[in-house]
Amino acid sequence: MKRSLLYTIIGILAIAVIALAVMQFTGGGDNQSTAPAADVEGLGDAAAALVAERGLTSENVYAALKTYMPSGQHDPYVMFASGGHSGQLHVIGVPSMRILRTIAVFAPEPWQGYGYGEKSQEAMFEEGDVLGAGVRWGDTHHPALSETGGRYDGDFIFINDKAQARVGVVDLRDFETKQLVKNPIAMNDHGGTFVTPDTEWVIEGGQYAAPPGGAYAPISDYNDEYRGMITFWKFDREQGRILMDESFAMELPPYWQDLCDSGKLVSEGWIFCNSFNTERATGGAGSGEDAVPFESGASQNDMDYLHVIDLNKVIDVAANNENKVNDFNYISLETAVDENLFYFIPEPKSPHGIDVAPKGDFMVVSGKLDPHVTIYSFDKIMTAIKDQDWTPDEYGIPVLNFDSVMEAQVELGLGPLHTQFDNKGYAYTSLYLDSAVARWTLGGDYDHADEAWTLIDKESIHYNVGHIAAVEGDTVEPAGNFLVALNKWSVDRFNNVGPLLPQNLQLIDISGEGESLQLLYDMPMGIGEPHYAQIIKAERLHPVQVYPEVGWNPHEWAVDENATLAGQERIERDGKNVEVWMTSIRSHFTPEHVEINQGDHVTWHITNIEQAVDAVHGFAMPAYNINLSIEPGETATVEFDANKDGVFSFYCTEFCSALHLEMTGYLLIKPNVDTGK
Ligand code: CUK
Ligand code: CUA
Repeated sequence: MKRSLLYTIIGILAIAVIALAVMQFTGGGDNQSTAPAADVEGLGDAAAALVAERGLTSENVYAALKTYMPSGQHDPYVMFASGGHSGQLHVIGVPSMRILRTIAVFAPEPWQGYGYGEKSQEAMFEEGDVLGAGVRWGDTHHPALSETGGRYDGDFIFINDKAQARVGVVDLRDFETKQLVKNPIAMNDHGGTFVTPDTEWVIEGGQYAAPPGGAYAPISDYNDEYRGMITFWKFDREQGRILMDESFAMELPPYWQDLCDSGKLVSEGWIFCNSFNTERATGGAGSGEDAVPFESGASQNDMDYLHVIDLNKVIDVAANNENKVNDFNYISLETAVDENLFYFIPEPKSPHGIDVAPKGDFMVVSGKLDPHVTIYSFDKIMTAIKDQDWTPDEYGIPVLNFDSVMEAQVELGLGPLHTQFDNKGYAYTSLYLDSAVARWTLGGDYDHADEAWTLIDKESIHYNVGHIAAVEGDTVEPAGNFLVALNKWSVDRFNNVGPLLPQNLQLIDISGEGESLQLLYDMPMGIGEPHYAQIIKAERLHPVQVYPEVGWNPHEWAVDENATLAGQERIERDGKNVEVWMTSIRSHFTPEHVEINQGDHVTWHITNIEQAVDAVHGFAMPAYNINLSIEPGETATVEFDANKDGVFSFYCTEFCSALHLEMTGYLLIKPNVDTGK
């Protein structure tokens, strides 16, 4: 790492600063300094002693200065990292790498009162149920921030659940999940979520081919009955919801579609999705002597297929499409082929990542088993399509001539996976097997086109990097200062916490030119496996701190019809139905006693009438699995059958004031003597 010049400069600057301070203290400068020189010198000595005592290198000191965030100062960037099989989404400040929030998406999370009885949430979870089962976990892979004009706009974030083919919609006005949709065609997904440059569509690509719509077919019918898919979710920005009725899916051959990306600028209107297992291996390890495991069966071909999808044509065809599966608009493979909705490009070799360069002009594919990244030119792809420079495959899909559309191949190292971009004309590719991040140059119109398609630097990481995320790295205008490597193995990096180790997120400085990549910081992530992440400039985010009005329903983003102000608290009974309107404010609930009978049906509204920032009240009820977090201004509702008699103390779970322990009350459920209980 050629940082030595930079350190020399930093050293000279530091000496100059101290000299200036001394000059000012001794009256040698024009400006009046408020910092006495003795402090500066004292600080210098203490810092020097600390550096010596801890044996820090100048690289360490540089890294510390680059990442340290003084108390009360905010990070300039915010990373949204998938939480893997925690089912959630993590929000992390960059460069300090402090966890700011976990957004619960697919899994209930008690501390944020998510999934423990609140009615709007229960309804939302039910929308995401899978074949009638209340699945309460997910495997999140690819968060996608909403975009306007190809730039993150800070309004929404979407994330997929690979395990169940679901998509979650999070509103960044309050960082809360508002919608879960279950894909009616597929059992699992992977190549999503990603958005079109103005977020009209949220795209979810498939993974393991299966009979569409959850049907059954024996594995021996794989070629005829199993299919891949890609789903186009129509997003309504006003409502902040995916519109099921205007969404649709397209059938694809039974290859295993993997990651996808959206075209932008020149390539806007095109979708790129790669695939593996074009061998159509059906596995079967353990089921007989001839069975070939997927691991080798799906890795035979030198080339798999990049899917190049004509989005505008697909939208037109979908608008007049009659075919439905599970009541969902579904373009059959036959129609897709007849209408020329997509093309294939050969891509080496069991590819994983496909990433579109900031100007939309190049598509970068990494073959997991090929030491190169392969770069395709959008121009050349369009020319090949125009000239019909293709051979149809056995499904009739045009396969473009590889040599006609390939722009370059750059040898980077072993196990290339994912690529990101900066503002200096460099691309960055993660190398899983090498445990490294490679920096290389783009050609075309980018800054380093004079040395185009050249490996420039490789930074070792620890260990086995999956995705990498650069600041605004998926947009038309990446920032180019920081990159985070999301590593799969941490092995020896942290204190031993037993055999299940944290993931390791490593922050890398990419601000310099040439061979200047430097590792800055290790962040253990002990709450799920982040796959992908996106990093946004913090200034683009404008969440509320207190809901706009007292009695706010965060799901409807409007005042709740059961909003309860101070003085409006009451309990009403209509036969066996009991309804409670309660308020919470430091440090009491009103009413504090709720007396009902066993067998009553209870609907209970609680309004946090606080308007102070951070004045959250919890509501925990034993035995009934009720646990709420009610943010300032919010109205929450729970509904339950009072089938267990007894005395139940409900209480506030947030230490909200000196008298927080007194913030409690009794639910008294009289036994129903008629039933003999
Ligand atoms: S994947 Cu996990 S390292 Cu789901 Cu995008 Cu590549
Ligand atoms: Cu409210 Cu503790």
